[in-house]
Amino acid sequence: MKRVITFGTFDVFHVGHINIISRAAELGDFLIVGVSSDELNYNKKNRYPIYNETDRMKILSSLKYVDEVFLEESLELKLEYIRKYEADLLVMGDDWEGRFDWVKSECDVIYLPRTPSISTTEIIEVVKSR
Ligand code: C2G
Repeated sequence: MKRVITFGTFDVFHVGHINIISRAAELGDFLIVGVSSDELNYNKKNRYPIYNETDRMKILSSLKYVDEVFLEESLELKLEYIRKYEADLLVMGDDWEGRFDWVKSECDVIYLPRTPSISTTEIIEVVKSR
């Protein structure tokens, strides 16, 4: 039984998110998703997500690929989360390439290519300009 973990904000959920979630699910038997908290986002990007953490967790929990969801409260707690959820593999998009190699003592790490031409930031810009 291989347990896979991935992390993200997943704000204004889009097909790029589904692509990484479904590919992460294919790499194991059980998929755990850490959803970044509103505070974590504020500290990182200086703005709150469009959808709050409760709604973002609800969306992730409802996907057929996802077995378990929790709130990610700090980027530095990766190792603690990996241990707590007994993950064998960490999957991230390649915008994070190399950034989480420090957990390799505890589990495997794979960076998957991002889906081109779609992001939450771009969606927000397009909607604003209409
Ligand atoms: N993603 C993707 N293709 C896109 C957009 C996003 O593959 N076009 C992937 C990202 O690489 C990431 C996941 O979808 O693996 C979630 O993306 P974000 O919501 O932007 O997550 P982020 O804010 O980068 O948070 O602990 C890590 C952070 O919580 C990641």
